[in-house]
Amino acid sequence: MSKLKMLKRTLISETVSNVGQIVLIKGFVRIRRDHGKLIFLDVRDRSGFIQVVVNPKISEKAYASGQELKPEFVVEILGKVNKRPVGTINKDLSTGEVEIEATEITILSKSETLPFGTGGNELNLELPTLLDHRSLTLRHPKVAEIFQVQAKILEGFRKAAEELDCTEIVVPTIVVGATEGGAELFEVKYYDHKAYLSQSPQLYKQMMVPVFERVWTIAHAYRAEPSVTTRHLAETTQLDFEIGFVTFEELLNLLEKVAVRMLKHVQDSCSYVDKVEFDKIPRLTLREAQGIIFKEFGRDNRKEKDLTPQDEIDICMWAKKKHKSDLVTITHFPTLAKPFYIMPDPKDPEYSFSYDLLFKGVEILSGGQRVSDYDKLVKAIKDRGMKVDAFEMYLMAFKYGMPPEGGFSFGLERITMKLLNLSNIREASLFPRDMERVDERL
Ligand code: AMO
Repeated sequence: MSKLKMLKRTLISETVSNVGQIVLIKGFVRIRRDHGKLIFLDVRDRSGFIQVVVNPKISEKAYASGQELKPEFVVEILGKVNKRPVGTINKDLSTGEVEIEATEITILSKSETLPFGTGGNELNLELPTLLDHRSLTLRHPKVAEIFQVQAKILEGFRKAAEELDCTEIVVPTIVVGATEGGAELFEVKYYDHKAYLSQSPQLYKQMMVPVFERVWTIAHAYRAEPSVTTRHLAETTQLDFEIGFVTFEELLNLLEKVAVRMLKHVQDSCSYVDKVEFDKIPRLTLREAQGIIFKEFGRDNRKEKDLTPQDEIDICMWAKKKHKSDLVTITHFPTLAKPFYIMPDPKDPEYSFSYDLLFKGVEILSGGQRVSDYDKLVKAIKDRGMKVDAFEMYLMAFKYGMPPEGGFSFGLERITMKLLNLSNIREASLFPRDMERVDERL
């Protein structure tokens, strides 16, 4: 039996502590370079990369297999871990001080020639190429890194939820009506009826407050966005909280606490993410923010019901300069510009107990204190021209005892995009859906 079959697998990241030893690694050929009679391979596994040298003077058989290799071949390689000669050490690689001298190579799976150039370790692919060959481009270390960061965002969110004593819930995505706005609904044929894909877990998380008091969910949300932008997807992932027995002020504290907890977790886990500043997050009402934009940037949007994309960029620049913060919270959007479930400010009902959190120029969260009084909720639904009948089960929860409550929702892809300074949200979604694409171009 070959030695290869008898050894236990060593992860690539562990090779550095095995200098002089024979190891068995398993992984994917990332790059192959030929230098005279030597073949150099960059091999990756889930823990990292390592350089493998295939030298016919060491093993003719390994060299014969080595000659067949192309990027993405799946291999098992047996070889000796050597210190690299001084001058060839790669400081950018955690295994850059060592290399493996191959003595046996087994090909587990072959790969056709990739339909695009893999280049070096930098990613030089245009967005259409990145998306047209998604199952392959996701393997590129720079692309995979994006989703490692995303996994850490999710982990940080879950940790925050656990620390706040919240219960996880799973909610449906087939619904009968709109919650966030009528026009952006995807219709589905539901047996002999018309139904829709859910725009948000909103109503369900609220109905669960009297059950658990504090809930969280990671939910798919569907928005038939009528235009193509760099920050909208048709299917997005929302990270939601809903909490009972809270005031507006407490909600603001909570959302900032969760945001910071989550971002800190990513920073502590991923060295390659830029440092985020958030010691003291400034809070502004919408009108205050628009006042600053008028004064500092000369644009008069003081009567608008929301910040424009440029306003979001500018107010974040202001927060960074004036408060050294990459985050800024905006409150008190006009009541009628918000969904029916957002509570008007009792002191000034034209404006609401709503908030957005902006991060590096983009809204990454929104939410608010809710209308928890049954009669007021019915009126808010009617005021927006919606049918009360469509909310029967939801309204029932308010008729039978609902504490003061509120919540918020983060957009996962937007946080990912901004943390990594990506220019398009599509890069921050594994398999993005938009007006023009559902995996394949439409
Ligand atoms: P909202 O509609 O603002 O609020 O959504 C919450 C967050 O989700 C993200 N988001 C999107 N990301 C990418 N593409 C989209 N089309 C898209 N739409 C939304 C944003 C946004 O801040 N139910 C309320 C939340 C609440 O009140 O708790 C809601 O859905 O980051």
